Amino acid sequence: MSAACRRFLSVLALASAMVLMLAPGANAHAALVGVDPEEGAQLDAMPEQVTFTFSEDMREPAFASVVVDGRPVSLPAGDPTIDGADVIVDLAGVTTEGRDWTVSYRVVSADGHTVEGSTNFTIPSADVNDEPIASAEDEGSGSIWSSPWLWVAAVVVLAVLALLLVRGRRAPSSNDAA
Ligand SMILES: [Cu+2]
Repeated sequence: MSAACRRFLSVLALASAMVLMLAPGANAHAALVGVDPEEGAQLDAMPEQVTFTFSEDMREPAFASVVVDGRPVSLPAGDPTIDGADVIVDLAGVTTEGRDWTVSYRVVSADGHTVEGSTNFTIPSADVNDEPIASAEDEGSGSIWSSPWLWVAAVVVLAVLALLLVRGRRAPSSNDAA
């Protein structure tokens, strides 16, 4: 391996380490301070929206997913809207009946870090959701690289490949032993 190549790999490893240090979860920044309806609420009917309130302003992109009785449900209203520190998941157009609701979010905070989590509420009087699994086509396939996590994953994969390459070169081959 040439010196230039080795230098490139160490720069890559350093860059990977920096990305990991900056990655979400490394430090606590934007914290979820409230959810409406509140976590664990028992409701008579589906709420019009679910609002996640954070400790600082949030920004796009924001994504949400809804699982009802273990089945993913599509959101006709699309991605959540952001209003300052509020991330609002609009349930308009959701016709699914169901008892056990989990609403998950993934959003970027003002400092650029991704935060994600979920809340759960139940509608005990509702029928159990037995509708077919929602198709994945409303997942916004065109914007897959807008997720910072995918970039982090890509850098990690590159770093591992670089490491394997370096170790492979260092390992004594059978020719050396002779
Ligand atoms: Cu942060």
